[in-house]
Amino acid sequence: MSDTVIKPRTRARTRVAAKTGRPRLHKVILINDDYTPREFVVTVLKGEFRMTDDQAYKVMLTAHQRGVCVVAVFTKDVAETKATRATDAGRAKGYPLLFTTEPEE
Ligand code: TYC
Repeated sequence: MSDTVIKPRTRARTRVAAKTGRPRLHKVILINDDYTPREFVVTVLKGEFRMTDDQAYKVMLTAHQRGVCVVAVFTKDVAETKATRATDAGRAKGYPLLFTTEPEE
């Protein structure tokens, strides 16, 4: 029995911060565009990120004025899932609304 048996990994490797031992967090970033209605952006932020009307309006306005705004931070999986769902909500209405993710330093 000289065959090498490689034990499969059952869980994706999770990158952890060196100091804390906790998973690194990833930012969800809202990107401005010229076409998506402001009110729709606010609705998506409230629905996908559990924001109040005030919080969502401020985030939308910051992206509108500065080009981008950090929406929130999550573990990698959650950030990517929420960014995809929020982007798809815009696409379903024909809007170019875009949410991206990037790791925190
Ligand atoms: N700029 C858009 C408008 O004037 C509104 C908007 C804000 C769109 C933020 C996207 O991430 C965004 N209708």
